[in-house]
This record gives sequence, C-alpha cells and structure tokens, in this order.
Amino acid sequence: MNRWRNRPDGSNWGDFGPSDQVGKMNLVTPERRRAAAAEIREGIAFCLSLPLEYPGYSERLSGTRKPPQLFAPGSYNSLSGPRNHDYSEVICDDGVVLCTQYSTQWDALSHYGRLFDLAGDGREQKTYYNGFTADDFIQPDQDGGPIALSLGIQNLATTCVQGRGVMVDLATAFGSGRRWVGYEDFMSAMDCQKVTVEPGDFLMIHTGFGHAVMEMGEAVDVDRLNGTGAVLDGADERLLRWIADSDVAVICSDNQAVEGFDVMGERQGTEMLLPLHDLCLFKQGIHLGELWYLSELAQWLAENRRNTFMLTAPPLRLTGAVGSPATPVATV
Ligand code: UVW
Repeated sequence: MNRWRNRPDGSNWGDFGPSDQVGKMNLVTPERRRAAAAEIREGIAFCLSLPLEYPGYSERLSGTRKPPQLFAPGSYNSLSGPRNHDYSEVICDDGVVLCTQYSTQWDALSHYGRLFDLAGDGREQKTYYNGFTADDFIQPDQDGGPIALSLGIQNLATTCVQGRGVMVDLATAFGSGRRWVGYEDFMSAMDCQKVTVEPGDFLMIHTGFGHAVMEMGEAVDVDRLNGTGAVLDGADERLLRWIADSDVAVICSDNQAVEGFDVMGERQGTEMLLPLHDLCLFKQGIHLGELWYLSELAQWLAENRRNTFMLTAPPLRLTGAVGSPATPVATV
C-alpha cells in the first residue's frame, strides 16, 4: 500500500511499487545493459573520478564537507611473533574519515526531501521520494545521523549501476564560462551533437568544471571556479519536464550540483534553491552524480564522433548513507 494519499504534482511515486527505493534505476533492464555492452568497441576505459581530495579545500566552496582524512588504526604487531622463516613482513592498514559528498559522488534519494502533506490533512512533514518520511531516518542532529533507514545509498549499490552512458558536452557547445542552461540551450546542444537518449540511459553532462578543478589541484581559486562551466537551470519548467519525460535513469555532471545554486536570486520563476534536485531526487527517483571527471572521456568521444559508452559506477554499499563517493568507469 502507498504511504501517501497525496503525491506531488509531476511525481511518479508508486509507479515502481509502494516500497520502491531506486526510482528510475528500475528502467535499467537486462536489455539496456546488453545495449550498453554493445558500446564497447575499442576496449578503452576512462576513470571518471577526481582524486577524492579534490576540489582543493575551501569552506566557501565545500561548506562543512571536508576532504578525506586517512589514519592508521593500528598495526599488525599482534600477528608478528617468532616464525620459522627468514621473512620480515610489514603490513599496513588504514582508516578514513570521509565526507561522502565532498568529491566525486552519488546523491542517494535520501539526500534531498522537503516538507509535504502526504495525508492531505494539512500536516506537513519531512518527506522524501515515494513518500518515505523523516521517521525513516535518524535525525541529522542525533549522534551518528543522518542514517537513512530507507532510501540509503546501499539501494543504488545493489542495482550495480551499469548501463549506457550518453554524453552531452556543454563545454563544447557553450565554452567554459558560467552559463545557465535551460531547455532551449540543452536541446540545441543535443541537436548539434546528434545526441539521442533512450529510457534507462545514464545522462552525462560535461561542463569543464572538473577540468578546472584538476588544473587547480589543491590551490583552489573559488572565484574562478564559480565562473566556470555551465549549470542546468532548474527554474526552467520545460527542461524539468523533458528530464522527467525522457526517462533517463540518472543525471551526472562534472560540476558541483548538476544545476546552478541561485544564491544571488538571479533566476526568475522559482522560489526553490534546488528545483532540479526537487524534481530528480524527491519527485522522480533520478539519482544525481556530481563532481565527476568527464573531460578526458568527452574529448575522446568528440574526436571519435561518438556520444555513447558503457558506464559502470556503483557507489559504496554503505548502509544508511545519504551519498557515496564513486569511481565511475566508462568503457568505449
Ligand atoms: C547540496 O549541496 C545541498 O547538495 P548537492 O551535493 O547534491 O549539490
């Protein structure tokens, strides 16, 4: 039974079943995986992850998200003892304190929700995709939170995240400066690059932001980054409708949030800070990948007049997490 009486306008809640926790990943069928495998013609693979310590840290850029910190949890001394051989073996372990969404990452469907009246009785509560509520979470201010008892990233991990990637290269279409890309721009880039998407495809958006991050290394220039690369305009209703109707399974970009953050209130037409997150994570169950490194793949695809490839990009199977680092691999 559905856990809602009202579902938000433009949502697909319930369409994949009342307990569904992976949204449009349901469209990645065995047939779609076979189509993805057919994209492997050269046998060349690309690593689509930034080094996880990138972007270089600045509070202005990353807020409370911090780069990974490695530590040594201990040694194997307890294993060393007299042995009847001449080897001196040296073994290291390490641990890591990791903000799951600092660098190349997946957003789980539990990453973004909003206040919503599920029962139609005027009582709004913190709600996520498919009507899961904050009751399914340990609240962020509790020790160890937020732990997503529903919609955690482990659900995405068990789908294996393997399918056909389709690249739209906004850096080639519009250059490397900041540009808000709405429906018209997006369609013209797709037309020009002869990109077509099928239901269940993984939509990749190259903006050049990841390339700038790589060039800067640890000496991050936030003002320069803020002026780099296209961002999708989540206030453009036609773009949002196309995303929902196209039935892409996920959207991934080399920029920070796929869409632009309208912190200065420049955009007309929406009161929300992250309307594309609202459509994708809250209403449609479309996972978002952010800060991927797409530039080498985009260049190869352009040189070889292609825009499709096989993508393999599982997150960590980290139960209860609202995001995860990833080391996505494209094979052409
Ligand atoms: C926010 O910054 C809220 O999210 P994301 O990492 O998905 O852009």
